[in-house]
Amino acid sequence: MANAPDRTRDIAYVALGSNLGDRDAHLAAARQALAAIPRSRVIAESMVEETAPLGAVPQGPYLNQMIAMETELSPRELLTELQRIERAAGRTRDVRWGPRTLDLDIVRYEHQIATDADLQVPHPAAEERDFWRRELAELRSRLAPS
Ligand code: A4P
Ligand code: MG
Repeated sequence: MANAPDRTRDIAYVALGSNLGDRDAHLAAARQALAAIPRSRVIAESMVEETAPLGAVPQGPYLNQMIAMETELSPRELLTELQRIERAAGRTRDVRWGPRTLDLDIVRYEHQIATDADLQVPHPAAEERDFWRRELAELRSRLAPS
């Protein structure tokens, strides 16, 4: 049927965070890399905001941002792409929750969930982080039909 909805297409919300080195440059490079992910396109970007570090590890403030992507990738396929981009940004994983050049998390999908040990969508912190809630609301209001 020509008009049947394409159920393989979903919207993924990806959180960007950086608190090491040139944080603006890391986010800019990440936005470019996200725009090049196959079978996907960036449809909205939130403001970039500076946030106080969460968690027990002493570290500097973060720049955070959220991107909405229309994608045919499953959460698992998207995670693989995000980890590839993190590695290209020189991401090291010495300290869990510690400082990082670039952290990319899948905050949620509009219509899919994942409950694997190494992939939870929505992200377990999706509702807890004020800045994620704010950025998600900003993206959804931009995407809402006017
Ligand atoms: N993983 C499971 N679910 C997901 C998902 N939805 N998206 C797994 C991405 N990854 C997911 O992540 C550890 C593992 O989580 C991955 O291998 C993946 O299989 P990681 O990126 O290697 O390690 P991490 O980032 O140190 O741990 P985690 O639990 O992802 O921490 P967060 O939630 O990323 O927190 N303060 C401010 N102000 N802003 C921040 O952005 N971020 C963190 C890190 C701490 N404090 C912060 C911020
Ligand atoms: Mg992470």
